[in-house]
Amino acid sequence: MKYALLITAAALATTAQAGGFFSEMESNDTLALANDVGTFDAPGGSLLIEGVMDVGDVDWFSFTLADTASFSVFALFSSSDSDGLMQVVTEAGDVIAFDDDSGIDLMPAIQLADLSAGTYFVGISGFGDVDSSSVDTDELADGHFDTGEPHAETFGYKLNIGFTIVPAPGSLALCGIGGVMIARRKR
Ligand SMILES: [Ca+2]
Ligand SMILES: [Ca+2]
Ligand SMILES: [Ca+2]
Ligand SMILES: [Ca+2]
Repeated sequence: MKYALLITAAALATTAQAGGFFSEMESNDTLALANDVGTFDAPGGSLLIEGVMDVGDVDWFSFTLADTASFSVFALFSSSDSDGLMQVVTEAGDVIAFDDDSGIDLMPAIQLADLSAGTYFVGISGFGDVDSSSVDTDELADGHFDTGEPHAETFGYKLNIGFTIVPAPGSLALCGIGGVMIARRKR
């Protein structure tokens, strides 16, 4: 019981959760121009991103994890025959995940466990821009085929993103101490 109260105090003491709804803002076609959707701290949160895919378009979003997290994203497209793909990339430009069709119809979905604290990018583009080999080559989606032609996919999309963050035992203890100190100060 006492332990549970400490965790509650710790949760109240941490920064406000990012989350909710985000609408894409062009241009967001490179990692440097990525739309920042916020920082996620324990216990995590969820986020709905809404955007539009045009011919030759690629949309990049960045987020920051305050602690180790499990992460999931699945895409919903405005048309069941739309074919998009996604990548997840570290701040250093390492492509750590690619998916084409793991979701509904031709829609991509990615789940990653034990993502370290740090900043990451999620990119969405049209089929044919990059493929699964990009996890090895670190080729980033750029809206174009290798021939230089733009991809032809056009659709509206929603990205449903979820984070679950369990602080490491050390940081949880520190948060607990912070919560107790705040509680004492109020008396
Ligand atoms: Ca777009
Ligand atoms: Ca874009
Ligand atoms: Ca696909
Ligand atoms: Ca490409």
